[in-house]
Amino acid sequence: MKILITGGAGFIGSALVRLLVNETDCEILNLDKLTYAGNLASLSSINNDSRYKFICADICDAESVNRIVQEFNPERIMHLAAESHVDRSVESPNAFIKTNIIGTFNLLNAARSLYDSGVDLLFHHVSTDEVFGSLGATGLFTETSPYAPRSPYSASKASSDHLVRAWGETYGLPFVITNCSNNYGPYQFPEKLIPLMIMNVLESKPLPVYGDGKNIRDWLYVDDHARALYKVTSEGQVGETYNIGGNSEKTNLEVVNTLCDAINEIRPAVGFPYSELIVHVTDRPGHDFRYAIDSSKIKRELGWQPRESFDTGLRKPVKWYLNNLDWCETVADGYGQERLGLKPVN
Ligand code: NAD
Ligand code: TDX
Repeated sequence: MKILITGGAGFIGSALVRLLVNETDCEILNLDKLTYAGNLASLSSINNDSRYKFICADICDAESVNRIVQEFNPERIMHLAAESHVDRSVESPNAFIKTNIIGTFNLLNAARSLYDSGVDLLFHHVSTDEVFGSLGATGLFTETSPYAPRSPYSASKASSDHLVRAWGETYGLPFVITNCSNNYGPYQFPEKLIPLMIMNVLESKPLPVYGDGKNIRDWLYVDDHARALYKVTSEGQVGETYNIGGNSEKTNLEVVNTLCDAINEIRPAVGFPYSELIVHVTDRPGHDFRYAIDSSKIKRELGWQPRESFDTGLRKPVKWYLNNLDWCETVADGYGQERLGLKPVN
């Protein structure tokens, strides 16, 4: 199968590319702009494989996107390229509107042209549970939960989901959409909660927990997400949505304390426990309280199951970051783990 992957140099995209190159016979073209979040160092293990190629391009450039899609002639487009960090979307929504909405629109148009020329194409949009908004103490997001995004990031991803469905209904473009919960694992840019906390512990910096730390996320190991994406792309029903989650709800404070314990097992704290680095800081504006996914549909219909639990999975990135500090230094490129997203910049 020939698959065009967008955003393949990012956290989830690179896990997907590594999986497809190592464990399938798919031919991959990775289209990525290499923003601050995209790094070819994350793909060094498969870079020389003859079934893998990389092209640096911006999905906001309609002409390039159209040319690349026509030339590669894929059977699948797995669209992951996006601006992905909620705090940055509070500060600078512009890039989110451009990449996540206009970029998806460009890709859909290119896909539609190829499909109309007779190519048997499926467009797979990789989306987030955040499009469904914020849950209270109980309940789960299902595939029929109403859309209720609350941040510039989630609103831009909801917009792109709507565009994909519209291109399916109006122009007949075959599509699938997946909405996934919070991922964790190696190669995640250290702005996100788990790698940020690991890096801060290692540098004895404060661990900034937003508000009271009781907000809840449903954590999924990134390779389990990548396997789910491949299942959906190869076996999913056209026009369907699949929710993907880890069934691992944790408060942010639980996550940070568990990380402190896991790091302590490998690199014992000296003087005082790592958890004493925790500080409660001003909350994120519009902070969604709880996300939790009902993933029974993908389990029932496609036989997907996560292989990692939070307890087994969390030790993997901890070990990985400790052994790959050079990757963090390379990708950080000016980002010093500072607080993002308290006020709009543009
Ligand atoms: P990421 O920020 O790590 O990577 C995004 C990638 O997209 C980077 O390689 C970047 O260079 C590329 N990119 C950004 N703008 C581009 C543009 N204009 N043109 C081409 N490439 C561009 O993101 P991630 O965490 O790997 O997320 C991947 C996808 O999965 C996103 O669509 C995100 O919304 C979705 N998602 C993420 C999570 C999560 O927990 N991280 C959960 C559910 C869904
Ligand atoms: O320093 C921090 N302190 C803190 O308390 C950071 C960076 C985060 N948090 C909190 C905010 C959230 O409740 O931790 C939780 C997780 O935060 P993020 O890692 O920023 O993830 P989140 O906002 O939940 O969004 C993530 O999951 C869904 C991804 O970034 C999205 O791309 C994905 O769609």
